[in-house]
Amino acid sequence: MGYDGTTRRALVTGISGQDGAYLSKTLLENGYEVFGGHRRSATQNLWRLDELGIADKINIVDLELTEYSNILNTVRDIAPSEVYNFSSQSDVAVSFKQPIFTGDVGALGVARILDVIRATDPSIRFYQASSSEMFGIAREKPQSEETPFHPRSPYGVAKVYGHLATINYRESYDMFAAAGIAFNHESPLRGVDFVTRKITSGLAMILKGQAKSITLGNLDSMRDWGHAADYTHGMWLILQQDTADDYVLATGKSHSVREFVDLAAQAAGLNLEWSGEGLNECAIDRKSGDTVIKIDKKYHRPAEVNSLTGDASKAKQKLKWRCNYSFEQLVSEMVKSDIDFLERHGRFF
Ligand code: F7E
Repeated sequence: MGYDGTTRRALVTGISGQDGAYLSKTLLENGYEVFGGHRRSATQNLWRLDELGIADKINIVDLELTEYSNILNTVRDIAPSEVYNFSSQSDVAVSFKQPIFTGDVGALGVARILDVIRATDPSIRFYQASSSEMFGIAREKPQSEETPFHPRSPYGVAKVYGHLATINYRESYDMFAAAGIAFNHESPLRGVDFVTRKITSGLAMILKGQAKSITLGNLDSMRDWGHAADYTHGMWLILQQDTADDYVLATGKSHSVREFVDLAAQAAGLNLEWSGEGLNECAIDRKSGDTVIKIDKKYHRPAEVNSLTGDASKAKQKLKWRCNYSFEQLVSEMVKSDIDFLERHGRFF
């Protein structure tokens, strides 16, 4: 059973992540039966599905992208009409420490899924979560589907392989294999190690007296930050088109990490004053005089992507895709949500 125009059965790999949760919500609202691929571990980490109130509506399946036979049997058993691949080691900093594993899942994992689809049912529609990290030292600004890739991390390198493999299977086997080149997308469900949520969860802990300060790395880094709920809607639209293609998903506006900190601090009721430079830079709260932001070299990466800004004209025109959230709304939602999260759970996980 493949894509017959009526069957709506989706397999979402990486169900425990931010995008897996938001996309599943969209799929359920559109009448899909959702199967969520999850890496087997001692503790199931599905709190994001609970936060969205959809945990009991998703069929969780053990799925390991380093195991071809596991993917083959899963796709055969479920017979999905659409597969969304969100599974990866998605932390760029960690990818420098675990380059082989990052490549095994993030690059070869994509090839394994594509080849399973080719061998079982080439009519299954496939979405690959490609990333703006592929642009790295970007040759032009803003970056579009035509911008050459120059990745700066093992994560970015793996994503280039996954992206090109998706295009190659589409061209070689006439498969509906499509990719969204998503720029940074955040939300209250973002992992706490990514800079935005590290900041918003850190501020919530400071307000609650659970932490004194937040220690960061490169404050000058510029990112095009959007809301994950907008982006996962775009990902779904990509698989609903008549033909498979690749699309940049981005807001077109970029901000520095420092700007994110300032705005988030304001939303948390703090007014920051910056001083110093480089590793000695810090920010104090004008009211309390406490140091709220510190810098540590250990959060700097061996190679950095200094600035990214996306051009999503193609997605806007062809998919009629729009961002509902502004940057300011995103930051304030994350801060409010983290204060509430800490009230409810007493800690972040
Ligand atoms: O870093 C700087 C850091 O880890 C953003 C992933 O979802 O988006 C994400 O990749 C920037 C970098 O995200 C800290 O050096 C400063 O320049 O939040 P991030 P990322 O590396 O941009 C892309 C699109 C993906 O596909 C990835 O999977 O912030 N930064 N200080 C810091 N970053 C972190 N994590 N922690 C810091 O303390």
